[in-house]
Formats: sequence, C-alpha cells, structure tokens
Amino acid sequence: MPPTPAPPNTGRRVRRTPMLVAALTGTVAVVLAAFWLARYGGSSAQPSYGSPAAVHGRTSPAPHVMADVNIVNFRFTPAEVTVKAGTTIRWTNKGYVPHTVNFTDGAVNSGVLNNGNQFTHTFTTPGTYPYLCHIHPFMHGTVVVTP
Ligand SMILES: [Cu+2]
Repeated sequence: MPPTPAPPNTGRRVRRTPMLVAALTGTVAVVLAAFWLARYGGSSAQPSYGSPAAVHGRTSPAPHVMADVNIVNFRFTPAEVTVKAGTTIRWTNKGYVPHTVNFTDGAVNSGVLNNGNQFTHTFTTPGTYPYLCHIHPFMHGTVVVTP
C-alpha cells in the first residue's frame, strides 16, 4: 500500500510538537551532560593529572640510577658518596693494583678487583655504609643512603 500523503497542516503540527519536545529534551540533556562533564569530569581529570606526576616521581628512582666510585692511587674516589635509596654504586678499579670493596659490617664483599674490573651494589635501605679495601685496610670509603 503506497504511503498515504501527509494530511493537511493540522496533522503535521500535531506530529511536530512531540518531536520538538524530544529535540528540546535532547538538547537539555546534552547541555546538562556538558555541565556535568565540565564540573565532575574536570575534577576527576585532575587526579589523572596528578597520577602521571606520581608515576614520574616513582619512575625517577626506578630507572637505574648509577653512581660511580673509582679506585685510583689507593683511594676510593670519591671517598664518600651520598645517594638516594635504590641507587646502584659502581666501583671501578682504575689502578694496576688489585683492590676489594668490603663493607665493614661484612654484608658485601666484591672479591678481588683487578685493573678495569667493576663491582656494583644497589642500596635499597637508607643508612651509612662504611667499607674498606681488604688488601689495603687503610683505604676507606663510605656510602650514605638517604630515603
Ligand atoms: Cu686496595
């Protein structure tokens, strides 16, 4: 059956009104949603602004932070290093005499480091870590680990 031609004007008006109401309701809903987003979406976006900063703060110690101590001329250079927890210290024997890195508390022992040998240790706990060369006990060094 072919579509009946639209009835005269009166019929159209009757049909338009609900559509207009629906359109208005939709517009109001969109405006309300926009307001809601502006107010609550905005405030909930702020924590997500904060979290990248928090992540950034967390990642800065995480990527391996290294500090170097060279062993030259029967000295640990620098003799004292202050690092943040999570830092790895790398000792390198740049001399031609074997040396060691021995924590005074006995917790860490590098073994003999010959020329060019390296020893690394990651410090996770804040504190003061004195060490010496077992072969030359007059060689002292200290690692200070801050939180
Ligand atoms: Cu030594």
